Amino acid sequence: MYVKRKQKIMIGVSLLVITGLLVSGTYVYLEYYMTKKETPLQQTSVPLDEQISPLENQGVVLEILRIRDRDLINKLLKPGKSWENKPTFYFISNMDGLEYVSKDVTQHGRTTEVMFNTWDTIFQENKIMKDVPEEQETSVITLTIMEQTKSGLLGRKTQNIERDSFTVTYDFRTGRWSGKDSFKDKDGYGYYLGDTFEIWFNIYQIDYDGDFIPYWTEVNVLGTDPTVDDSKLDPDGDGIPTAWEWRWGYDPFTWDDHNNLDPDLDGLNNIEEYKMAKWFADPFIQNIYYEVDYMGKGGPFDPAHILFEETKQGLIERFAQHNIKLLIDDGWPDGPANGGGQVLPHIAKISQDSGMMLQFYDHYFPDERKGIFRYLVIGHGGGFQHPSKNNVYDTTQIAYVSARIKPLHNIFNFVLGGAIPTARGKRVQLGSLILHEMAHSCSIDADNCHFGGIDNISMGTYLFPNKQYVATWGQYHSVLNYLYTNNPKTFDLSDGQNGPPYDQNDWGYMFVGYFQYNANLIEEPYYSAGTGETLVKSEFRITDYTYDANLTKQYIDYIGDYSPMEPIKVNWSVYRLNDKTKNPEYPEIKIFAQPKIITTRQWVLNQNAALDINGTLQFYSFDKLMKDKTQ
Ligand SMILES: [Ca+2]
Ligand SMILES: [Ca+2]
Ligand SMILES: [Ca+2]
Ligand SMILES: [Ca+2]
Ligand SMILES: [Zn+2]
Repeated sequence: MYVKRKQKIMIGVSLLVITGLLVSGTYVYLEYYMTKKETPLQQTSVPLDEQISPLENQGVVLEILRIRDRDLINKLLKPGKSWENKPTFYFISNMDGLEYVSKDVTQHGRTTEVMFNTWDTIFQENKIMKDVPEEQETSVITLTIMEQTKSGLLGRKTQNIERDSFTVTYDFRTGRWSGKDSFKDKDGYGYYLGDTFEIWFNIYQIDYDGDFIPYWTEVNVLGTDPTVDDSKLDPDGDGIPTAWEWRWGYDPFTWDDHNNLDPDLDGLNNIEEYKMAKWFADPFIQNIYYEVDYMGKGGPFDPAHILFEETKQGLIERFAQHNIKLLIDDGWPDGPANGGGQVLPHIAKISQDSGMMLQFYDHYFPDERKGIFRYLVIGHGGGFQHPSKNNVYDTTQIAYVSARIKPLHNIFNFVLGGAIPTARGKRVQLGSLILHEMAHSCSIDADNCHFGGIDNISMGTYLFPNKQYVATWGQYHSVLNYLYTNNPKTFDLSDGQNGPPYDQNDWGYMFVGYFQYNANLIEEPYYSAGTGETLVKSEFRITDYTYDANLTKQYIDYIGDYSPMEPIKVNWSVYRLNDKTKNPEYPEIKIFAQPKIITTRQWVLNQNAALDINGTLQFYSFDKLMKDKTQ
């Protein structure tokens, strides 16, 4: 890397601080720290500027970005029509004792009730602001979701029930909050998973220069200018501006390999996570992005092949249950041109082998999204997952016909696959088909798993199944099993509860980043087939770096059982830069993680590190530094 001349002046001051940091940094998401080497530098750094809000009237803002009801999938799996009723809900925020009830909207002395009536409030953001006494250090913020249910004759009685609630404490010096949600917690920062709702939110304070890095942090920790917007400036030239690096705990003044860093192993490098920040990307939590386009109607008895909202919600929920955030653009208001929700020309049968998907992939799927999103086309006939271009498995075609007026078609689908032609049945069936292909794109297929329950066509038909099949693979309750793909009771992958050899825990093989890599794997036979046990510690070559067994051991001793993709464990490999004089801009240490699962051998760059004079690994931690200063 190089530093532009102008910027050198700017980072001069902060280098002092940063140098101190590198030798004292630790891991935040582990509760224990490595032996800390205090350095004189850290002790002689500039005296603290204790002011909190000298440039601006102090105030705190709570943004409620999205509230999603989690219950729909349970209703979809139950006979009846309960799935048709959308929930009605509102929120109550409490900021330092000041309560705001979102449903009561008062205008001209009259109060009317305004409530959400949807499964998912995505793109209906709300913002609550509160004035705070100058120099107050923290604010306590509680958010509660209230659901309104109806009862009695014609539903005339209503009842407001408290569903989910969380409290966090916001720190005006650091801009971080903690409590029921905190930085690098297990389910994501600015995210709360309740029993009934999941909630995305953000908290910040009124900020003079609009980069939302607090004055105190700019002056005392970063050494940036509290009057200059740092949301676009990139002093270390690594492609990611200061504000994002600060938010997610990277050093804004040290070049990071963000093009390759993928700490959550979801296949989105940090540059891509940065690009997707507006759409809920968290670099430490796995995200799956799908763009969905669909074919228009095929004739008077063939309505458009849309993605049902209920189907979408079911899919999102299944992944949410495993701490994977699935985001589906089927018509986002601020997506790029050619984004999701486009109506495609109707083609009755899309052939996988003749590559007919290329016409959609080239002209309806924006290039800027390739490598970040997977692309799903919902059509009339056929279903598969196949590369559209090159050998990247990022494209899926799913088909269904929702017409009730096609009795033969419906009978055929029921006898063969168990598809029930009701509105509810269609929604579950479509979701199951999509989940089936999604699982393939996350490394789960028969070959990778060495497991015969997946895509096995010997099941016979749904109404007349092969008895031998039912007795064996029938134990595998997964949409990957053709016996259950269309079953209106399944809509899930297996959790492996029936044990081997005829069941497997699909979720335990979920490698989200797989769709980026599967074409070019490093062929190294080091797994014992079927057991998932590592036989030979794998090393691979990366340019300018060499595998270091001692440092790898040191790192594993330090990190213990922690995995960036729980509950799946990972193998670690630590690599050291060969020649620091030749490549002074490169990080000295690169740490790679490899999912400890049978379905992949991919190594992914997890983080950079440095070495101190004793050969001990050192990690940059912004939050540790802030913590030291605030104590
Ligand atoms: Ca600034
Ligand atoms: Ca940067
Ligand atoms: Ca990532
Ligand atoms: Ca599109
Ligand atoms: Zn059609």
